[in-house]
Amino acid sequence: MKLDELDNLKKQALKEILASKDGKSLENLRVKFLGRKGGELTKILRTLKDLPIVEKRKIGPAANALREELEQAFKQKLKELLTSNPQLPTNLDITMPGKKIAVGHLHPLTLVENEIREIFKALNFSVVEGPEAETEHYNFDALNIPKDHPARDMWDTFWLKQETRDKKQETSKKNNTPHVADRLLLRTHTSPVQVRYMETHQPPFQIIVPGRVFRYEATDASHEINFYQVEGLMVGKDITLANFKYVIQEFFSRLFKKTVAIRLRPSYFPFVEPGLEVDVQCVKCGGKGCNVCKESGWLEVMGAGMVHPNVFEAAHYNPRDLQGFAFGLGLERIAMIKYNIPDIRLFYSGDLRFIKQF
Ligand code: YSA
Repeated sequence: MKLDELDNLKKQALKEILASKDGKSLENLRVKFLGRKGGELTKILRTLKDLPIVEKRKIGPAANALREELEQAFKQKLKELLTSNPQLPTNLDITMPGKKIAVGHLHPLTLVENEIREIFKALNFSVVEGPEAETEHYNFDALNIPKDHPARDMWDTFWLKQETRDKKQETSKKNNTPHVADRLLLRTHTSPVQVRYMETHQPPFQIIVPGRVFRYEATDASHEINFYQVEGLMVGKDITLANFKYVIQEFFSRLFKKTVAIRLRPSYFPFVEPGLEVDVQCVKCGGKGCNVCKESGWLEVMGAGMVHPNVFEAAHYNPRDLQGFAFGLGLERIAMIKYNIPDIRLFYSGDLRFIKQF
């Protein structure tokens, strides 16, 4: 008797499924036959447990097979309805929150670099770039760091392979281009772009040079072998350290979004005279002393100074006519201060848990 019932149910259900015209009526049918509460087939399946074992063995598999058959029929019909009318509303609930699509975003170093670019552009600086593979001439000699000068030890260098250099030497001889015959290296700082820019431009001007630099150093929490610097150079008549102090104070106040005190300390870089080290008052503790500033109240942020006459001469400028200031900051160090990041290696770890926070 139950088997007949199943057979009738099957015929009726398949007929109605076939005849259904839209997603909504199809969904109603699904509820009518397979709905968890009160579906026709569900009701039969629920009574199975009360049947004698012999009947149960007969009807159980048949009822389950019918359920699968009907589910297939519903799926098939829905597919047909959707292909004939893709906009068909099925059991779509438009009030459900949508699936969140993960969008990419900028790396924290790019964010800080962009911010620095914008601040300097607003201060009327132009943004300039230079090559990462550099010649010994621009990276050292033209910056008043002659061969065998002990100051070269300040920049541990990745030298490029001899073959590359020999090939370049050939082309440079052929093309009669100066300096290319020099040894090649991965630039250890962005300062070589100072000379490159001065060779092709006349003052007055003010530029910044963001870029990647390389040092053959052991890595630790504040040192990488590959990092970024932003160079600055302003050249004209009557440029003084007072101009530098104003520009740099303005820059840091805009970057950290509050007025920050800066401190200039005497230092040595061969391409400036006098040379300076610039500290900003610790942005975390405001100068009281904390773990970020190692209790000193100050953070060392850049090297700077007044352009050395020998550097002007290397760029074929007359040092008697001009003055300029220059500076170079480490981008990672600034980003570490701004976002309170404890270890420089996190920037290059590729760890999405870190990157996703920005
Ligand atoms: C100085 C005077 C100027 O007139 C112009 C530029 C300069 C800066 C000079 N060219 C220079 O490279 N100085 S530096 O070796 O002290 O580096 C500058 C900054 O780069 C440092 O203050 C630091 O923030 C960062 N830096 C240096 N070595 C690093 C590093 N950041 C990450 N990893 C390293 N290994």
